[in-house]
Amino acid sequence: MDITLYYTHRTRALRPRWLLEELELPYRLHPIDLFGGEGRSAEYRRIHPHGSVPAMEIDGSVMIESCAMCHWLSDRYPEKQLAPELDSPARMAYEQWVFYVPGTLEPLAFQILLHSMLLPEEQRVPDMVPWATRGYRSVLKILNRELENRDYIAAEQFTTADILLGSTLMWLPDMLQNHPALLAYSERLQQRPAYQRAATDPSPDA
Ligand SMILES: N[C@@H](CCC(=O)N[C@@H](CS)C(=O)NCC(=O)O)C(=O)O
Repeated sequence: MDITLYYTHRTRALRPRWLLEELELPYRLHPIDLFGGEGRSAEYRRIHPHGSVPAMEIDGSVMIESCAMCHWLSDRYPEKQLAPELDSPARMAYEQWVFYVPGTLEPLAFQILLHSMLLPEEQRVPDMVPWATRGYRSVLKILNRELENRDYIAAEQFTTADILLGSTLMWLPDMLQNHPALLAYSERLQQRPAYQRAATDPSPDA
């Protein structure tokens, strides 16, 4: 499989890069200077219609949506055991937690980030921050309870659901402080060699 990952450091592109490292697949990183405006270029819009990262080109076909790439690639390589088999008892929990991330967790975390730091100041709606923080805290409480008695979210062992959940929890590390199980979970995930390889800044001047 020939894989190119259109990548900007410190974005959602970490998710598929981390997965590719866990799968030990060869791939090329194609850097996109998102913060310098390359996402708006006509050339990149031919790859990703929104001009966002990540995008992944696999044998000439392009896929967008970080969670979809991770979900699909994990099933494509069942021997790596990053996704429980469809008829295994852990598969329901796996699907639930994979979709929980973009459906429930990420929108709240993203609203906090948007209205406290990402948007230009004049576009921020300050009331969004306490509202989203309340929601995010209640989600963290539920996740903390889930992880009190197990090391990984969806199965006995590490799965792609942990990549999606862990990478998103890392957006707001300070909010994990009152949630010891989540703090330990995040630290456990960051110890993984594949995570550490994926988290390195590939730019030559890094
Ligand atoms: N749901 C998409 C979201 C992609 C996304 O919004 N990526 C951000 C970086 S984390 C981005 O490219 N933002 C700039 C833009 O969309 O113009 C995914 O998970 O791939």
